[in-house]
Amino acid sequence: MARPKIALIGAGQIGGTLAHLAAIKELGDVILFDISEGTPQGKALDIAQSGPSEGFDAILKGTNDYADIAGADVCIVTAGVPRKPGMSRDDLLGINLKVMKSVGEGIAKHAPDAFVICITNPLDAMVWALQQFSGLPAHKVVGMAGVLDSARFRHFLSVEFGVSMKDVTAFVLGGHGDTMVPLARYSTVGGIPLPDLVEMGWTSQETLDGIIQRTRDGGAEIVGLLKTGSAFYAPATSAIEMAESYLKDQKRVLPCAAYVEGAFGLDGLYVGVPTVIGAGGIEKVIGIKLSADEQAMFDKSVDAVKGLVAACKTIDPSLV
Ligand code: A3D
Repeated sequence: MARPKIALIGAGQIGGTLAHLAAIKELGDVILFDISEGTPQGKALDIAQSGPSEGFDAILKGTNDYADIAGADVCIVTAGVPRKPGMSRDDLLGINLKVMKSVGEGIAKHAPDAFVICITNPLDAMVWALQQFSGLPAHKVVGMAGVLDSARFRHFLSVEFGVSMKDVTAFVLGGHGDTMVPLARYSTVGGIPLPDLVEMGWTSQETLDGIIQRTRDGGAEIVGLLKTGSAFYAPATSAIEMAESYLKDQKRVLPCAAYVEGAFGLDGLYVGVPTVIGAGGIEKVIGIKLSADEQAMFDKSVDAVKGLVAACKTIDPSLV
């Protein structure tokens, strides 16, 4: 059987890391596409030359021609601009919306059967626009944010509790922005929910609140340190986790920006929710019960996403 084909649209910091990870994990052959001439070709060659040491079998090719993504099984989109210190994700909307138009058209023409994972910010609005521009079915177009946000939450929790990250689960809902909703009640250490750990005296409510805020600000913390761009290692591993679940039909339960119609009282919006990813794409959106407080936080986050979607429609009236 031929190897799967993975097309990476955008060969910048995240795109290059995605290519390296996909090759090391032997998920398939990799096409790196970018408008910048030389960048995808150079990165593809560099990563291919790590193959003998790493011992992977994968063909890597860099290109500036959309025709090379033909027949891709998975497309991961990072094309666009990242933020710099002082910028919010929302400041990227105008410029990245134009990028989503060209990317959506390229995917529709050359890889209409692909499972598409969008990473470009502002995430929830960009994945919505990408689905509109590409015309692909909504269950085949999804945004990566929740896996990263919950990985950040898990990392901070494992440090606080001094336990393995493997035994920490975390749950983050809502849009990928300042209003994201890390849910303590559904996050656990060794299966014990966080509020119980506070009651047991293993940590304080104040410390937990601090970790939740640090999770919300996780992207900005790294932008502030790097100064020239945003996080790329953890965003890439998060998207690879989603791609692998699709390619291997693992049916992982992962928080993603999925198109939600019906669940959570939504009537057609991309926002971060728990999903099942398998060979069918987004096979299920898991509608969980929220407390009044959690619902209020989720509604606030949904309103922020709706505001960004409305801004996209104002900029490009072809979007409906
Ligand atoms: P960067 O290293 O600048 O790479 C972006 C690449 O996109 C560059 O190589 C550009 O040449 C290329 N590009 C620009 N326009 C086009 C186009 N029209 N077609 C094809 N390629 C194009 O950025 P990065 O890799 O660090 O980040 C990429 C995106 O991911 C940004 O929008 C970030 O804000 C976003 N991001 C999202 C998360 C989430 O959790 C959702 C996390 C981190 C970064």
